[in-house]
Amino acid sequence: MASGTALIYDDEMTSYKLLWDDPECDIEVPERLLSSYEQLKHYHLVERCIHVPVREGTEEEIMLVHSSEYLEVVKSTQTMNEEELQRVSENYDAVYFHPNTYRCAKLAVGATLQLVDSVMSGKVRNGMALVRPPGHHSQRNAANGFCVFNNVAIAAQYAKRRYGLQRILIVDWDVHHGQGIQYVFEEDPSVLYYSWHRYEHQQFWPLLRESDYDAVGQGKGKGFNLNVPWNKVGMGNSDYLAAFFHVLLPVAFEFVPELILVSSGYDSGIGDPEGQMNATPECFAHLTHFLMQLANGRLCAVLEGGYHLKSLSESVCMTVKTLLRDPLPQISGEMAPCLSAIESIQNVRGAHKPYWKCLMYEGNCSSDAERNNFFCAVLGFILPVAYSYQPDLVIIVIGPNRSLGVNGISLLTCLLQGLAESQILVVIQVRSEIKLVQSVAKALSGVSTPDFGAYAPASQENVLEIKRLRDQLQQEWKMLRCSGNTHIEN
Ligand code: Q9C
Ligand code: ZN
Repeated sequence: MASGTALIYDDEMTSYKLLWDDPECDIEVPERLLSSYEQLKHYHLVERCIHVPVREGTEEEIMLVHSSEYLEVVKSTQTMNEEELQRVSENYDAVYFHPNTYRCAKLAVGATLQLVDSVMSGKVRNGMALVRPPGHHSQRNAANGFCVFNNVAIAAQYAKRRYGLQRILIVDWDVHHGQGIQYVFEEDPSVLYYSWHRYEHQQFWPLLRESDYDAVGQGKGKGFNLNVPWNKVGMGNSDYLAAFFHVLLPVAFEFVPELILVSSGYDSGIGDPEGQMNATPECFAHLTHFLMQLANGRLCAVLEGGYHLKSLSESVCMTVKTLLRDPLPQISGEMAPCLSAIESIQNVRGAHKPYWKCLMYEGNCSSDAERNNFFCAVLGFILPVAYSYQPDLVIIVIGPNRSLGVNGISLLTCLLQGLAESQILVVIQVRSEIKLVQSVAKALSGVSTPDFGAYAPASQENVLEIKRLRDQLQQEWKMLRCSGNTHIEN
């Protein structure tokens, strides 16, 4: 298995900026990249990464997502004067052009594809690309929300073509809805798109009906678009983790992606003027860590938004540090998702119940409830309780009469390493289980992430027992909450 983390950055992508007064756009500044890279240097993370050079994305690559007409429009801005630039910009929502925008947008695409190539060729295990302009709002025929070319959507199309991938997971943790990505893959079951976003019942930009939880995808793509709309500001670490435990992770483990692309915006972090959310930089370490357990660790994080320079750069560092497999920092604050978050989570789970076996058991009955019981127990119970408790030490004891297979134990070991600053002890009480010992040792050292092809299904009885336990204990262990069915105090 490949090791090493790629870092892709080129200061040429700081060579464009807003040239006139526009309060809508003045937060998207070159310093976003400069301060992120400075902070990475400060923590000596740059020297620990494998530097991969950027390149321009080709016209053919850009046209995997965009029309040639739109490409020509963007190209034409290279030679425009300020007045002309302003006029083109006005054709789009929350966009500005500069003579260098086209060049930087091509570099942003190329940087993203370089990252995909590095990971897919096995040169590195994972990596991050620091790019400007961002991409997730841009569409076939339109720039939108500071975005010109849809870097991550192009990367997914490219990875499908070039490497024949059949399942790609896009995780968009930017605080805005990446509607551009949703539009590209709405009918495509080979790309699972997950986004959480400030929504406030459609009162927040981009003010779209289709950002709500009931936009689940269309045609063959039904079930492969997951929107978690936040209807209040102030969402924090526990709300984000709850959305991972109860929505994204169960579905992602069932989907079994071959590659993960992260639309890695940090305007969902504390202090950001756009997001108004509360998640601390440490939270992004944990989100990254969970995703690293999927797709054999093949993860490409690509910068999107993030406008509070300090919060942005600290969160970028947390992401890269985690990709490098450093121990994770403790997560701060009381671990209890708020009512509004629980309501959103319950709504997405309900909307996706028909498409995902891991969500089906929530209904009264289902003969399919038997699958994915391992994930039901780990994601729906063990992790939420563990994160509610915030231990200083984790001890895993493996006895002789276990029902869990080697893969399951290894995955559990990997997932629990996010706790207690990765101080974890595994006690194996059985002799001569060389395979188990080897697999757990690999999990602990991060040499490989366990491969979870097939699991021995447990009984429906077990699933219902977990649900019962969750209902019974969620008063005390608040991270267990994922529905408003049971009464909730506080
Ligand atoms: N007053 C990204 O984060 N803001 N784009 C509209 C309404 C547009 C955000 C402001 C925000 C675009 C990549
Ligand atoms: Zn954003």
